[in-house]
Amino acid sequence: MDKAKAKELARFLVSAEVEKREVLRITNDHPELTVSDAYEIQEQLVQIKLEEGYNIVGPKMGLTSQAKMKQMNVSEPIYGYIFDYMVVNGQQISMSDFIHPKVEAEIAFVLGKDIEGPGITGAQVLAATEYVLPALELIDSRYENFQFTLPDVIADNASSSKVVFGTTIKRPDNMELDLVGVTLSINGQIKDLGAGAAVVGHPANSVAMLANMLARKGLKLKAGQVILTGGITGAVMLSAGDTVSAKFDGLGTVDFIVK
Ligand code: 0L1
Ligand code: MG
Repeated sequence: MDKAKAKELARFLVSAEVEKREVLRITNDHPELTVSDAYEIQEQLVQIKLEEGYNIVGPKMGLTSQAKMKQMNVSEPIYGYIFDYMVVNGQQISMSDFIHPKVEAEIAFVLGKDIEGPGITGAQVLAATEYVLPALELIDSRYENFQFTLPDVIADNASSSKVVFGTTIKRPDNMELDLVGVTLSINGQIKDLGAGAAVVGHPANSVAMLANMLARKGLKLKAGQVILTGGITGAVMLSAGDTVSAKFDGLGTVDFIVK
């Protein structure tokens, strides 16, 4: 795909995000779009955000559960980027900041050392990890009815919108992150639950896969980045007035209210 076209499509998706306006899938007009084209559009989207003065907090993995991979008919997750303006300060979000948000519970990793693929394993990730923390990711596809093909969602920065981080941080050494149980409740009712193993077998495997995927582009994971590993629970639709609470075994609770 030529760079000018990739930039034009990236601008289209950025304006949909900024204006909180759902748009038609870009593959409607460009059915030939490949996964590789989609990552080029995503790169242009990242570039636009950087030029606007925003900073990358870290990359994120998406489509890491068996259910989501099956639904999208893929064998590999996808990645996108979380920027500083996406991090929620405090415990309130406003529906007016979104098109049609969904929430999912995740474990985030903060690296103490850079990791460069290919060939990275989950064990190497754990050895390089400074700490892990719980998070609630708010995804908000820019596409009509939250419906997309794989290239669409990759180009749309993997539906990234906002993230609420918890305050409990733990070194992963003495934790079995695949066995960490999580419940996701809305207005006091459990809407979904799962264990860390829902994320490609172990959240550290997700970081390893990410390092190996980035290596294809000559990129690496950097110390200090906060990396979202993928949903342990399914993504649950939000409405104004919702009180959202996720309990992570050994990692505390993450809460917020939707205004
Ligand atoms: O963070 C995620 O898992 C989102 C990946 C994109 C698919 C979706 O929007 O559900
Ligand atoms: Mg996610």
